[in-house]
Formats: sequence, C-alpha cells, structure tokens
Amino acid sequence: MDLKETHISELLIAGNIDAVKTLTQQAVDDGCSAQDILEKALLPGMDIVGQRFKACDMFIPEVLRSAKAMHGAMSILRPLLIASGVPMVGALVIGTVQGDIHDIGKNLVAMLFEGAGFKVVDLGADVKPETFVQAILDHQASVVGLSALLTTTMPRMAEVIQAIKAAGLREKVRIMVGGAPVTADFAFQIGADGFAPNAASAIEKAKQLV
Ligand code: B12
Repeated sequence: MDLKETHISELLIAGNIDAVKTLTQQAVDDGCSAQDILEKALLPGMDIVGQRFKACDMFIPEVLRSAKAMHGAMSILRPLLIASGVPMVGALVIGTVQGDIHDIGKNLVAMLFEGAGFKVVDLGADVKPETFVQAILDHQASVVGLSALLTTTMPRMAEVIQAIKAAGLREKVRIMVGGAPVTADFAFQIGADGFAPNAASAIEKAKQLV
C-alpha cells in the first residue's frame, strides 16, 4: 500500500482528527508497519505544520487540531511500536520542562524508548525539577530525558540538572536533552550527557550511554 495515496499527511495538516485515526487504522490493517506510517506519513505532515505555523500560514487552534490528530494516530501506533521492541534495558524518566506544554516530540521519544525495551516513566509536560528528582528515586531510573521546545524554557533544563545534583543522584543517571531549539553545544554547556536531534537517534545515543 502506498502511504502517499492514503493522504494521511494532508489530513493531518488539515487537522482532520477522525479521518487521520481511521486511515491510520486502515493502513495498519492493510499491512503497513507502524514505523513506516510514522516516518512516511505522520512526521512529514507535522514538519509542514511547523513550517506553516512559523510562516503564519497556520494559527494555534489549527496547529492544536493537527496535534490532536497526531495523538489519535499515535494511540493506534503506540502498542505496535512497543510490541516491535526488545526486552527491558533500563528505566527512563522523561518529561517536558516547567513552563513548556509542547509534548508531541517528547511523546514520540518516550514511545520509541518503550519500543527499544526501556521501562518508560512519562511525567508529561510542564514538569518541575523536584518531580524529576522524585521519579528518579521512585523508579530507579538510569536515563533521564528532558524536552524543551521554547528558547525561554531551555534554561529550565539546567535547573533540573542542578536539582538532580543537589539530590546526590547525578552519578546514577545519564541525562539526555532534546527539542527543536536544543543543540549539542547547549547540552554540553549545561552539563547533560547527551543530545539527539530526533527520536530515532535518541535511542542510539541512550544505548551508548547506559
Ligand atoms: C505543535 C506546536 C504547538 C502546540 C503544542 C501541542 C502539543 N501538545 O505539543 C501549541 C499550539 C499548544 C503550541 C503552543 C505554543 N507554541 Co508552539 N509549536 C508547535 C510546533 C508547530 C510543532 C512542535 C512539534 O510538535 N513538532 C513535532 C515534533 C515531533 O518535533 P519536536 O518536538 O522537535 O521533537 C523531536 C526532536 O526535537 C526530538 N526531541 C524532542 N524532545 C526530546 C527530548 C529528548 C530527551 C531527546 C533526546 C530528543 C527530543 O525528538 C522529537 C521526535 O523526533 C512548533 C514548530 C516547530 N517546527 O517546532 C511550534 C513552536 C515550538 N511553538 C512556538 C511558540 C512561540 C509557542 C507559544 C509560545 C505560542 C503562543 N504565543 O502562545 C505557545 C507556548 C505554550 C507553552 N507554554 O509551552 C515557537 C517557539 C519559538 C521559540 N524559539 O521559542 C515554535 C518554534 C513555532 C515558531 N516558529 O514560532 N505550540
């Protein structure tokens, strides 16, 4: 089945929540792999949403509808991505830092980590430093993932790292940071262990770190 012919990307950009979910299910039923649907239809669609939002060709309510459509498709793909994984390799605590409600990229990273065999503790978005610290303790995490999509919330990542240090946990965890404005240089500056520009390379990096 040719994923282009399903028009999933176009419907995602148009924010057609029901159609994206239905067609994602159909594509799965027709034998498309979850990874192909993600990489060939959904992610390219979200890229265009980002470009149009930036160019002011799309506004927040429209972007939100596309985000909801993406979440709907993901509810179908999530178990399939996870099922294609390997046995548990460690626990990951992940969240979007305080003040930032963007969670689509973070959710993708979390899903692929689950698929890669990690136990994933997803704290959601707008997460306080002390919540990360408590979750590391509660779940004996070996990896922490911090996401930020706003230049104004990037400094919150450094605050989380400080809180982890203050709790005496810095040596116990590998800290990875990501999100569209985050760079490898920034990760180095704030004392993180790793950076990845996308979900797939985040898994590779984490496996090198643990
Ligand atoms: C969708 C979206 C929204 C939605 C969010 C819905 C949701 N549930 O997430 C809504 C409409 C709510 C929104 C709100 C706002 N947004 Co917004 N949003 C976007 C948009 C269009 C797409 C983001 C997205 O989901 N991308 C798709 C995902 C898959 O990509 P990603 O997040 O980058 O994640 C990938 C990698 O970065 C990486 N990654 C991500 N996290 C992590 C973590 C780790 C550990 C690792 C290793 C890797 C990793 O892997 C992911 C998968 O490959 C971007 C534009 C853009 N191109 O980024 C603007 C954008 C981020 N938003 C922006 C702005 C300004 C805002 C608002 C302030 C707007 C306003 N005036 O109110 C508010 C902020 C609210 C807040 N306090 O957070 C700006 C930020 C500018 C800046 N430099 O800071 C952007 C860049 C748009 C723009 N060009 O102006 N937004």
